[in-house]
Amino acid sequence: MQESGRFAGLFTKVCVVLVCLGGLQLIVALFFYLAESPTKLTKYLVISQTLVPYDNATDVNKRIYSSASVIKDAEENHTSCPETSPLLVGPMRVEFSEILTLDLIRKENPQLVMGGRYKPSDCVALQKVALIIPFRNRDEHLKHWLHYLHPILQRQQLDYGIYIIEQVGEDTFNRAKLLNVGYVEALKEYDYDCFIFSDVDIIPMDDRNTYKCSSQPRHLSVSMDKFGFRLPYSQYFGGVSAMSKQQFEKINGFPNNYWGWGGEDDDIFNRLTFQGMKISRPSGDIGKCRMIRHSRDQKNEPNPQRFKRITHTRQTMNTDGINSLKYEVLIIEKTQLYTKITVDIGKP
Ligand SMILES: [Mn+2]
Repeated sequence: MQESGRFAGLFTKVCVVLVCLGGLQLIVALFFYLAESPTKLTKYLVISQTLVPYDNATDVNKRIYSSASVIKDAEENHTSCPETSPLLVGPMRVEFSEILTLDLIRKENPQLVMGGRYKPSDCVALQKVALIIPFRNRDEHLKHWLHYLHPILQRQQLDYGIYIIEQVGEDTFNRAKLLNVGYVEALKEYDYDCFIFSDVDIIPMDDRNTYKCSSQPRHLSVSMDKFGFRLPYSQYFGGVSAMSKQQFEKINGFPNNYWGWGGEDDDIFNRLTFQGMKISRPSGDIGKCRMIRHSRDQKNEPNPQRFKRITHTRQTMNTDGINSLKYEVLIIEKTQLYTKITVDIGKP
């Protein structure tokens, strides 16, 4: 009797242990199943990648930002930034007498990361904006632009990057082709959805003039001091403009064959019109801008062919543009304030 009772007790203990082991196995299996599910895994990747220092911006950015699903996942837990940023101050004093150094501007903007990149830390920006600036021999203007624009863009709560596209050599300047290059090169780095094309010497005087895209192509420099704070003509699209990736693609980008000053902005206006788009603009009050006074650049003389060219936009726009763009990148310089890409775009 005692013998069998002891045996029964031992049997019960073994059974209990077996049941416990079974349960443990179930928990372990469940753990691995969850760990392998894609959402869990990407979250882990994002967390580990934010720990990577921003030394080599291109590489790291590519890894962090390249996959849309990764960023969506990372951002799921954050809230979107509001439609209108609460940080805006409205009208600002803009003047160009200050002596600036890049070092000083860097110190004014400690939140920037390599390449002139920024994104708000407390909310998810509504748009990913690449700012493209065609450039040659305007270092003084660039300092003023960076000094004013970086704080403005941060107050506007944008996820943005600055791309200075420098034409190498002494041949005639080609603004629109440089803008095309900026578009292509910026997209190689990040999944931008909005592009601001800005001259280096134009500064907005009110930060409610948001450097963002809308459902129609947007003209931002609508009332410049140079033109007595009004539009020089109603189709004017020069200075600073904003286009989404879709809008830009719809017009095959910008023309590549406007060498020298003038006409390319009217060609772009024509392209947008022919594709059934309408220009949107801020009010003349909010759209006030200051242009840095300067003498005419060397090798950017008014283009005598411009009047003839803009009458042919409809015929040329499908073959001249982003689909026919040829250039060679010579240098990519990354600083905390900007990415500067020096390119050979050929000559007329
Ligand atoms: Mn100018």
